[in-house]
Parts: sequence; C-alpha cells; structure tokens
Amino acid sequence: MTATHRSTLSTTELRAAFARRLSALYGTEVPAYTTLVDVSTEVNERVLRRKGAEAERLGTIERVTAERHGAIRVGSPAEMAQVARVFGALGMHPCGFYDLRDAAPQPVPVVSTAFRPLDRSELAANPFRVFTSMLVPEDRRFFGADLESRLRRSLAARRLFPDELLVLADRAIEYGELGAEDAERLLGLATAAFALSPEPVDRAWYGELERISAVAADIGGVTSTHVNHLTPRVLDIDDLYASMQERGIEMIDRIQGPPRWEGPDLLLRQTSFRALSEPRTFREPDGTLSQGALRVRFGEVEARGIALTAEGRTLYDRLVNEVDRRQAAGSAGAGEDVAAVVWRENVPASELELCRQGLAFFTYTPSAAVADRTAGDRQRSAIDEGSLAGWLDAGLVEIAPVVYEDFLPRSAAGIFASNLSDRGSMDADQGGAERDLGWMSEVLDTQVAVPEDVYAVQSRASLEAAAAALGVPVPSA
Ligand code: OOG
Ligand code: NI
Repeated sequence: MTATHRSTLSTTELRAAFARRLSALYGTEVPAYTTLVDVSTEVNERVLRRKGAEAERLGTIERVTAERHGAIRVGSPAEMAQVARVFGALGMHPCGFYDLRDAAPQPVPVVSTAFRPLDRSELAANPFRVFTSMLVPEDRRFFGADLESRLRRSLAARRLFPDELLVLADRAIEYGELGAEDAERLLGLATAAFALSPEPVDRAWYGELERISAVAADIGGVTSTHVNHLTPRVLDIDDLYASMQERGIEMIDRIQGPPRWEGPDLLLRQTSFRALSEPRTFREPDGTLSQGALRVRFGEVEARGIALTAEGRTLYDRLVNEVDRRQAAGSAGAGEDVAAVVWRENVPASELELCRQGLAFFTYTPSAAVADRTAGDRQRSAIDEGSLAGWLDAGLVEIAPVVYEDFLPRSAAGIFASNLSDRGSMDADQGGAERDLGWMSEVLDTQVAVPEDVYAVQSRASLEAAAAALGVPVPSA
C-alpha cells in the first residue's frame, strides 16, 4: 500500500467506488451503454454552456455527471434480504414500494423498492441508487401451484451472493467503514455478483417461464442475477433523445413521465434504447450445449425534476389521466404536445408558485438582505404574521427545489414493457398475493422509507434552520 492510500474506506466511499466499478463492468458487457454515457456527458456540457449556473439548480454538474441508477431483479425474500445487506454496506437504504403486478401497459410479476442514500449530504457525495425488483411466484394470476413450487425450489437452490461478501457487508454496516483490504475484497465480490454469468441457460425452463413473463424468465430462468440496466442522468433529455437517434441508436418511441414544457421540471423523465441481443450459452433438453442469444438488457437515461408533495402527486396523477383521456378522445397533436397543453393549463409555471401552493418540496435559506439584518417593514410584518406564504411574498427566504430521488411506477412499467418482445400471459381472475410496504419492511428487517416523508423531513429541517438563523419562530405552512 502506498502512503497516499487511506487505511479505511467509509460506506460513502464504498458506494462511490462501487458505482464506478459497476459502470466499468457494464460498459464492457453492453458497449452501447458507453455511447450513452458519452452522449450524456456531451449533453450536460451543452446545457451548462447554455444555461450557466441555472443548469445546476437541480444538482451540481459533478453530482449529475457521476450519477447513475441501476436496476436488478431477484427471486425471493431471502435474496432480497441479502441485497439489503450488500447495499446497506454502501449506505443505501430501501425507499419506496412499487407494485408492478397490475401496471399498465403490461403487468410484471414483481414488487420493487429502491436502495438509495437518504441524507442530503450522502446524496450530494454520491447519489447511486438501485431499483430492485423481486419476483412473486405466489401470485396465482401469473403462476400456477405447480410452477410456483418448481420456481421456489430452483430459487432456493441458488446463491447470488457468496458468504464472504455478506460477512464483509455486515462488518461495513456495523463499523460504517472497512479496512482497505476488506474494502477491495467487498467491492470485487459485489461487482462480480452483478456480472452476466457465462453459466448455460436451461432452454426448456427459461422458455416455460418466458411464456408467462420475460421478466420471470430473466429472474428465475438463470442461476445468478445481473445488472439489467445502468442509467446516467442528463440535464436535457430531449437533446439526449435526438442525439442518440442521430447516432443511429434506436430509442423507444417516447420519453416517459412529464412532458417537455417551459415551467419547472417535475419528478422524473426517462427514456431507453431497446434491449440488445447478447450471446448466451444454452443447455438443450438433450443435455447438449448450444449458442443462442437473449434480449434482456438495455440502456436507459433520465432527467430529474422537483419532488412533489402528496398534494402535488395527486395533481400529477390526475393530469396523467387527463392526458390519457384527451389522447383517447383523439385530441389533435402528438402525445407530448397534448401533455404539454395539459401542463400549461394546470401546473404552476414557477417554483415559487409550486411552493406557495404546497405542491412541491423546497429547502429554505434566509435571503441575503434579511441575513444582513436589513429587513424592511414588509419583512418585519411578515415575521410577525408568521405564515410561510407571507415569508415567501416578503422575500424573507430563498427557496431551492428538492430533487426527486425516487422512481415512477408507471414509467417503470413502461420501461419494462417497452423492452419485452412478448406480452406473456396473466389470468386476472386468479387471486394475487398481497404485498405492500409493510411486507417489504419485514422481508428486509428494516423500515422501508416513504419517499414523501424523507423529503418532508428535509424541507422542514431547513425551514427550522432558517427561522433559527433569523431568530424568529418557524412559520406555519
Ligand atoms: C426495472 C424497471 C424500472 C426505472 O428506471 O423506472 C426502472 C427493471 O427493468 O428491472 O429501472
Ligand atoms: Ni431504470
């Protein structure tokens, strides 16, 4: 070890290192991902040149450039609990519950959570997150009793993560850091656990599962897990979409989530390129090995906007339905245009107005003039009056948007669906096994965080700090 090497790595450093290694691995496995990252970097530089400091309102360029989310899929509660230990070692905690089993446009037999840093400082240091889905073999709408038991048996017989990795992960969780050698070992084992396995795929078993759901086959039809996609973040996803097409990479037909418009970016916009054919070895029913290909893994890119409060989310969901309704009714214009019209009619056009109406989350800092103790009459009376709206009108505080750090079930379902070649089969009359955030918390032996609660705590803490800095009581909402 050289003198410049520190002797330990914190969970934060482990997370940043893991994100880099996984990205390097995925780049060797899926070369189009490297193109996507290159184009994303170009797009971000262009936005920075065009917009200056404004471009960094939703994240510094350093953060955005390093930012990735991954997606993985596992088969059982036991595997899910192990994933939680591995990501726990990297300071990533389960947040949000997504049930994609009755999702439109296509149901997928999984429930999901995202492992991510929760603290703002941790997100700023490295925001790496992984959307993690688990199969629900008990769901009769997808799997009959016989298939369920064979599926469960096959999942119980495999080990996704070696014991050594889990032991090291538990040590990192306990101490918040690892010695350099242990850190190196953990990073190597964790990265290897998500590499595409050269192990032959059982053709008949994979095919049987695929007839029900390509995702079920991707999870239960093989003996290991792998990164399904790794997603860079861009500051202008419309530019990215056009730039990728110019390079001849076929993208899915649309950008998922909110439309492009002049007002504040809400939540999350995502798009992807189609799954690529990858060579895989198959074991045929007669025991012989053959070469074939599977189309499972793809590239996705995202642009992040402001986190919405429960009220904002209700508005968002209503508008998404309104866009669907108008499109079904055959309103003129392409999909994105209809959505932009609906947005203009219903969404406040400024951050300040989103904040005043309590639709989105913000953090607060005392405005410079007030911090200099040069508050005018108007500001003093706003302090006396004690309402947040009054504070905003009087310019007592400056607001900064809280970035949406989570996922959207409808976009997730759309991303799954757009990359499945076969629609699979589902019997909607059968009972589905019940799964919710409480169930997932029990599986992971830790409380799964509710995204809106995480944002609310952060927003509230900054308002309290601003009031304390001004030496006045916290204003009412
Ligand atoms: C996960 C799909 C969801 C996203 O960004 O919404 C997702 C998967 O395909 O396994 O990654
Ligand atoms: Ni994704």
